[in-house]
Amino acid sequence: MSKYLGAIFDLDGVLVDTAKYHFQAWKQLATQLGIPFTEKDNERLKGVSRVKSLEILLSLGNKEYSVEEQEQFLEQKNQVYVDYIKTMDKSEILPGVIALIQELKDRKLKIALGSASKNAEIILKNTELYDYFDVIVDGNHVAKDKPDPEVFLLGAEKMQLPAEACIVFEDAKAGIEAAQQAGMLAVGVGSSVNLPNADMVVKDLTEITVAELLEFNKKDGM
Ligand code: B16
Ligand code: MG
Repeated sequence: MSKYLGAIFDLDGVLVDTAKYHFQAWKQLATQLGIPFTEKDNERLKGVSRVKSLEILLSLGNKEYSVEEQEQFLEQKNQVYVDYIKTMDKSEILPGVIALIQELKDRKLKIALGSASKNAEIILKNTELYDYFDVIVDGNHVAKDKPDPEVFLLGAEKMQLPAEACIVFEDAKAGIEAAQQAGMLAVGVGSSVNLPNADMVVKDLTEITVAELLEFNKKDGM
């Protein structure tokens, strides 16, 4: 039997590509505030919370805003984002996701979500991924943002598994750091240039061979 007994999936960038909707929603706010905001800037928002994302966006401009104004910006951005994700369906699930989750389930691993998003449930329901998950941990359940390991440690706890029995799938640098800090196997989804601290990196989930994954040993000293 493999030493890995649970898999924790990040949402945005691993299961679905919601980054494009986050970008559209932030871009609309940035334009309204006269702040230059490019797709490259948007990379810095991946995997970080909504509040932290606004902080980064406002740091690209040169004006200070009151707490009330910032709260209103967060609400406005989220409304635009939610309007986008309401239209999502299972056609937006990224390649390899269902086959990988199904194979892990067949091999009796527990499946968890570990996302920073407070909108995770609606996305999982609209894409019909919801029922695959034994445990859901999202931005509504944690106090600390990735790279803090809280989201993944809580996932392991809810699956009733030790951290070292868990594999994390993540597309963001902060998420890989969180997985490493949690002592889990950190699989990076994307480019190894952006995710140098991952134990292994795949372009997308179609590249993963489950038998090899379950035999994989974590890098020493991480
Ligand atoms: P929300 P993940 C993250 O999702 C996104 O990558 C990040 O861009 C976003 O700011 C964050 O969720 C919060 O999302 O505004 O919906 O609460 O990658 O951790 O699944
Ligand atoms: Mg992500």
